[in-house]
Amino acid sequence: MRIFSGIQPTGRKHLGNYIGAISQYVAGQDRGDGVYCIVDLHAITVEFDPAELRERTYDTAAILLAAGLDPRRCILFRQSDVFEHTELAWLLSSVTSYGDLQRMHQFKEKSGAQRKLVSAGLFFYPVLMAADVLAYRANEVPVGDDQRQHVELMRDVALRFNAYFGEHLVVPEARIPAVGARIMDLQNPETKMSTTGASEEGTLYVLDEPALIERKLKRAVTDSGEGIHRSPQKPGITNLIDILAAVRGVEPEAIERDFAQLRYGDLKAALAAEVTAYLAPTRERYAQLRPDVAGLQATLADGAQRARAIAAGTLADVRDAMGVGPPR
Ligand code: AQP
Repeated sequence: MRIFSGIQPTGRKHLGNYIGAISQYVAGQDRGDGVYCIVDLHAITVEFDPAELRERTYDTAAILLAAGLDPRRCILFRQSDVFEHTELAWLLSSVTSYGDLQRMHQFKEKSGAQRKLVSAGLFFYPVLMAADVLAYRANEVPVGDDQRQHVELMRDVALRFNAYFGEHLVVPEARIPAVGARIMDLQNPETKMSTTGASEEGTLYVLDEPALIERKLKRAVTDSGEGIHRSPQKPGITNLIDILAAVRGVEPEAIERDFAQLRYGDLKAALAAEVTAYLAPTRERYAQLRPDVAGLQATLADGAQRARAIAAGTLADVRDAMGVGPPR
């Protein structure tokens, strides 16, 4: 079984990314054949700094390796090193519905947040994402809940391609964690924790120092009234329960039972200790790995070579099935 997922290059990966995506990537290495990609070509669809893009790619590679990705057991590479993604995106655009792209929530949210320019790339983003996954004929795509709609779109693209041109593509399934699929901002628990759209105080970064984690959790917005249980009227407490459940690897009901007789402050204290312990090994290994840029570059280059060996085969099949280029 092949697993594929992509993650944007930033040094500021947060707890939502960690629980929703990164921890699933690490677990995926034991379940199948994992292919993980740092999607620098996606990062250029919003305002970005060219001098920083490469650095942030190394940051992300170091975070993923520190979290437990093992290049001997998976493929880790940078999207722009495998040219097949962009050509495949163009070919797949011919079987992507313009109306579907117009309905993408992420485009609506991110386009509204752009101050200088809403790029055509931001609109086209889901087609490139479809190409990323379909190039590897992946069965499973581990993502957080916010990516559900994009995975639905890539399934439609694969199904339409197969219907028009023959069964060449695998229709992938989203793998969304049962707990922690949508970690919310600690200051504004109606909004998802996010790199660009959330508050600094409300976002727990993977590389935050323990004292900062404790401070942010202490100041997390809670709800009026008492009682540690989940409810739509208590989004702050619901989020804290979900975070602790994800970190402990248990159901949220178990947290409700454990804290039934306790107060909000007890929940926050437990969270501060357990989130710190959960993230500490990654933060410590990151500090060792990040300075070795040549090593990170070599890992990404080797990953790209192995990734290309797979993607090139799919692209050749797609070109042939579509009548593009000379016959094989
Ligand atoms: N709050 C979240 N809870 C659970 N999972 C989340 N993910 C993102 N936010 C949460 C998942 O993290 C993976 C990597 O995301 P990305 O770095 O490619 O960017 P994104 O999905 O656009 O997430 P961000 O961090 O919120 O960035 P911005 O602010 O740029 O939108 C994905 O699998 C995502 O589902």
